[in-house]
Amino acid sequence: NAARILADYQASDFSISTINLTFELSDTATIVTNEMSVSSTNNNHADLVLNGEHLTLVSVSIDGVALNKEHYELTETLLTIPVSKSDFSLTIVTEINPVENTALEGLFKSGGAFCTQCEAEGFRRISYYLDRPDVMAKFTTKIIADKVKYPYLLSNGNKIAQGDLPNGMHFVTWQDPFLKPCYLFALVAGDFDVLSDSYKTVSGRDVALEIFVDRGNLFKAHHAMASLKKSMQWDEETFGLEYDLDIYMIVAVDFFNMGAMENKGLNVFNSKFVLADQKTATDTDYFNVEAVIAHEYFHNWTGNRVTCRDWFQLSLKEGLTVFRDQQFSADMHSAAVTRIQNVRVLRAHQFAEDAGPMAHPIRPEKVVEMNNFYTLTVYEKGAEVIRMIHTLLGKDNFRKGMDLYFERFDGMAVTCDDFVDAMADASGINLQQFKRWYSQSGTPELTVIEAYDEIKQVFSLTVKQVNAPSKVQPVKGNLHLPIKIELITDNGKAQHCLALTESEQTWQFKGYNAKPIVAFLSGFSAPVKVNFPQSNHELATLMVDASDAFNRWDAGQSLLTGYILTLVKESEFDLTETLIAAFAKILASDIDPALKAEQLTLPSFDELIDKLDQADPIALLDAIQKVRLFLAKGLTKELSLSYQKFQGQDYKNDGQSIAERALKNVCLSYLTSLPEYHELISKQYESSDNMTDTLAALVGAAKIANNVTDQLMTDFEQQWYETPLVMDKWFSIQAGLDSEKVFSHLESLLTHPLFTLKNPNRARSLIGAFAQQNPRYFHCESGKGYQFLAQQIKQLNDINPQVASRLITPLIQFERFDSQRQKIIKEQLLELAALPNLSKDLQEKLDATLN
Ligand code: BAL
Ligand code: ZN
Repeated sequence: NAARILADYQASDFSISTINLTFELSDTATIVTNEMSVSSTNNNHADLVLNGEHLTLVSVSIDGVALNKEHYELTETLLTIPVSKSDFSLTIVTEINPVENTALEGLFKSGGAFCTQCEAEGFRRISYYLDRPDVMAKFTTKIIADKVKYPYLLSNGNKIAQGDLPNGMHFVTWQDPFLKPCYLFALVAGDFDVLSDSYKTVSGRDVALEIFVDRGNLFKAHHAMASLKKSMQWDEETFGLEYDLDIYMIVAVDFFNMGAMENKGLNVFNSKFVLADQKTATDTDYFNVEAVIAHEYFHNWTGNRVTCRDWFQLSLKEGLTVFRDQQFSADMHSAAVTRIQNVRVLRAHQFAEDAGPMAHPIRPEKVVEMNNFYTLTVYEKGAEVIRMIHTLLGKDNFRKGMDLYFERFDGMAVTCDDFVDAMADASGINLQQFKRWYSQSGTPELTVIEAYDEIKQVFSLTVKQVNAPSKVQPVKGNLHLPIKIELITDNGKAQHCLALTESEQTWQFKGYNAKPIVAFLSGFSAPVKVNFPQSNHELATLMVDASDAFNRWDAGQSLLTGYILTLVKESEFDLTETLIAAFAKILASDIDPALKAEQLTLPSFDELIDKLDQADPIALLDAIQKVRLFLAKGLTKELSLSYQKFQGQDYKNDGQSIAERALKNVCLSYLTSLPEYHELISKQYESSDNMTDTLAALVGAAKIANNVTDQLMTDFEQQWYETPLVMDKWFSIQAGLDSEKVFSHLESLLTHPLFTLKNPNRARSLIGAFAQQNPRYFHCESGKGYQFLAQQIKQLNDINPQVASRLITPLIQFERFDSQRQKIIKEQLLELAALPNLSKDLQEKLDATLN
C-alpha cells in the first residue's frame, strides 16, 4: 500500500494513440480483447508497465506474435513487458467476472444491466493499460451480447456499426473521435426505456439527447431531460461552451458508488439523480437531479476537453465544475438560498474534514487510495477557491481567464497551476500568493477587531488570519483572500471588498459620525472561520438590515449559536425575548419564504460541534432542543399561522410553491416539538399529495417515536415496497428514530428482505443515515452506536471498500468528542485496523487516524 507523492510525477515513457476494445459480455466470464497502438515517448528503453487488477490474463501479443509467459512479468497489479521497438501494436485478452464485482469499479452488473465505473482507477479492472489521466487515446469499442437480454449496447462517441450475430447475439461498435484518458471510458448493456429529445446548439448543430432508465420509469425522466437542456443552454450563454458530439446519453442505474460519472458522451448516473416525479421525489431531490445533471454536463469541458495531468490535480476539474454547477443553480433558483445551502455543507462537513486526520489541501500531495480523495475538500472547498478567484478578478476577467484556459489547454491533461496561471495572465492580477490555497490544508481563522475614533470620525477594522499548523504541515503561510463587507449606519450602507494578504491588516473608513455595524464576509466570500464578537443587538439589526442575504442569515445563525453554546455550558441559562422578537420579525416579513425557512432553521449539530472542544454531544443536543422548544413556545401563534397558510394547497412544482413548502415544513418541525401539535403529523401525512410533505410528516413522526410512528412507517412501506429510491427514504427515516428503540429497529432492518449492503444507496440509507442523522443515539454513552457502525464497516470492507471508507468518517473524527467517547471509538477503530483483509481505502484512513 505504498503512497504516491505529487512531487514524484513523471511523464509516461509510452503513449497509446488508439485503443480498440471488444467486449464479449457474459455475467461471470466476459472476454475483453484490447488492441493498442503503443509508442515510446523517449529513448529511455524502459519496460512497458501496465496496470491491471482482478483480471485473468488470457494472452498477450506484440505485432501479432503471441508472447510466452517468460516474456513478461505478471503480479496482482502490474503487467511488465520488455519491449525492443518504439512503435508497436499490443493485443491483450483478459477475462473478468462482472457479477462478482461488488466493489462496483470497472465492469459490473447493476440489476440486469452491465455498466462501468472507471474513475479514478477502475479501467485497470477491465484490461491491462496505462491507467493514468495523462495517457490519452482514441477509443473504438465493439460490444457483443445477447440481443434479447441486452438490446441496448452503449459506449462513448458515435455509433459506427451494428448488426446481428449467430445464436441470438448482436453487436454495436462505437468510436469516440476525441482523445481521452481511460477514466472517461464507459460501457453499458441492458434493456431500458429511452426518453429521446434533441438540442440545437448555438451554432446550429443538432444533438440527440437520450436518457435510459429501467423499464416503466420513463415518466420519471422528464425533469432530468429538462435539466440537461437548461445546462446546455447555460454553458453556451455563460461561458460560450458548446457541446461537441452528435449524441449525449445518460443511463440511470441503481447500483452506483458515486452520484454520477461524466464519461464522454455517455454519463452513467446513480438513479437517485435522474428519476423524479411528484409522488416519489422531494423538492430537494428535484434540485439535486438538476444540479448533478448540470455538473456532469459541465464536465464535458472542465474535465473532459481539458483533463487532469495526474490525480493530485483532481480539484482542477472538480472544484471548477462544482463552482460552475453552483452558479448554474444560483441562476436557476434563489441565488441567496443556494449560497446558504452551500455554506451549510461546508461548515458542517468540510471544516470537520479539514480539521481531522484526513485533512489535505485541495491538491493533495500524498495518496494511497485515490478513491479516498473524492472529498468535500477537493470538491466543495475547491469550488470556494475558484469562487475567490472569481471575486478577486470580477466576472469579466474570470470569463477571459476561462477563454484563455481553453485556448491554451484544449485536448490536454494539465495542472491546477496551469489553470491559475491562465486566470492571472488573462486578468493581469497576480495570483502567486493565492496559489497557497492549493497547497495548504486547514480552515483559516480570522479575528476581527473594530475601533471607532469619535473625534476623527474614523472607523477602523483590523483583520488577523491564523493558519494553524498541522502534523503534516507544521508551517503555513498567509493566504490571499477577498473579504467583502458592508458598513451600515443610520445614514446608509457602503460595500467594500478587502484583499487580505498579511497576518494582520487594518483598514480605515473616514467620515463616520457614528460607529457602523459591520456585515462581515458578505456572500461568504472566503471559506474561513470568523471570530468576531458582535452584540445581540448588532446581530438582530444585521438580520434585518444587511443588504446581503447571506449576511442576514448568518447574523441569525450567530445569534442562535451564541445562545445554544451558552446553554451547553450553563444549562440553567434563561433565554431572552430578543430571540423571539428577532424571529417573530422574520416570520412576519414578506421575504422569500425559502429564505425565511433558512433563517428559521437552527444551526445543525455538525456545524455547532465544530465550535466546541472535545464536547459531550448529548449536552449539545439538549441545548439545541431547549432553543427549539423556546422558539416553538414563544412563536406558536406565528408558526401556526404560517403553517396553516400554506398547508393543504395543491402541489405545484414552481419556485414559489417549493419555497412555501419549505417554510411550512420548518414550521411543522417546530410545532410538532410541542405535544399538542403532534396530530399535525398524521394529518399532513394523510392529506399529502407529494413526497416533500409526506417525508416532512414522517421525519416528524420519527422524532415523536410513538405508535403513530409505527403506523405511518408500515403504511409507507406497503405503499412503496416496489420503488427502491423511496424505500431508501423509508430506511433512512427509521434510522433517525429518536428513541432507544432505534437499536432494535436497526437490527431488524438489517434483515429486512429489501436490505442489502451490496447496494450503496441502501447501505447509506440505513447505516449512513443513522451515523449522520441520529446523533443522540449514534453518540449514546454506552457506545452502542459506534459499535453498530463499526460492525457494518467490517462487512462492507469485503463487499465494497469505497462505501466502507466513506461511512467511517464520523469515527475517524473522534477527537471532536469527550475523552470517554474517544476511548470507545478508538477501540472500535483498533478492531477495524486488525481486520485480516483490510482494504487500502480503510487502511489509509486508519493509519492517518491511529498513528
Ligand atoms: N468525476 C466523478 C463524479 C463527478 O464528480 O462528477
Ligand atoms: Zn465532478
